[in-house]
Amino acid sequence: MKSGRRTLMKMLLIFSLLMLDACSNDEPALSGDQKDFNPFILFENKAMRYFAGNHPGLAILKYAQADLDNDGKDDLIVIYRVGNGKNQMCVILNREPDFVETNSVPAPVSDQMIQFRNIDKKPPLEFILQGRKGAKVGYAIFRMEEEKLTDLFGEGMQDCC
Ligand SMILES: [Ca+2]
Repeated sequence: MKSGRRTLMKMLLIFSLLMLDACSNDEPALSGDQKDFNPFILFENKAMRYFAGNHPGLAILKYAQADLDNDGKDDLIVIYRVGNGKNQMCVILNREPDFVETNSVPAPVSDQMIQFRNIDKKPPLEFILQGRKGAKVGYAIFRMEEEKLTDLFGEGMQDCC
């Protein structure tokens, strides 16, 4: 009887591990936290309006919003095209009523995906940027340090940006 219960416990444990595994297997299918730019966002998002106003005519590709400097206000990540096959990313920090645009960093040529992830379990929030250029993929982890968009770690970014 006792061993029967132990077997049941073991099966439950294995089952829950399988479930966890199934959940983590789902992760790569996530479409990311970024959104495709559309002009309507300019009406509803002041930070985006600020960016577009500073860079008239620049093609904005993707954006994502989260509080990146831990002040309780959402900031804006923008990925934009600066030339043929050349993209960049910057952050617009929300200092309402003002905004601050950070330094720019190279961004992948296509399939850019942003994922917010609290990697070191303390604020501010980190995020992962990944993407590709043809068959070459790359990713990098970023965090706001003071007002600087800082590349903490990455792989293959030089080949996909
Ligand atoms: Ca903020």
